[in-house]
Amino acid sequence: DDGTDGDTGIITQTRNRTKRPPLYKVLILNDDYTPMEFVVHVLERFFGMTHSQAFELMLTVHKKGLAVVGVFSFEIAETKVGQVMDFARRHQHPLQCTMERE
Ligand code: TYC
Repeated sequence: DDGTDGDTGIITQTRNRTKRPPLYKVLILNDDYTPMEFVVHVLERFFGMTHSQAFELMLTVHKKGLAVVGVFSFEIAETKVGQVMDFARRHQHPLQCTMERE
């Protein structure tokens, strides 16, 4: 639809823009107490990484303080953050996982 009215020729639609849903980065934060192997396990379990991908990303977080582990729709990002925070709490580790709009 080009927005031009059939009878009058008056333009009734100024734009024809496709709006994509916003995306959210999920981040994992470093701390001094969570065991390295636990973080690797979290990355494998909730983010579908191979052991070597997970180990590499864990080391990045350990050295740099944080890293993006994935980019998702709001609903998926929220679910991942909840799963990680719940799993860490159940194992009594202080691991933090957050999300931010891209
Ligand atoms: N810094 C932790 C340690 O030395 C390991 C760690 C890595 C913790 C990544 C959290 O997101 C994290 N045991």
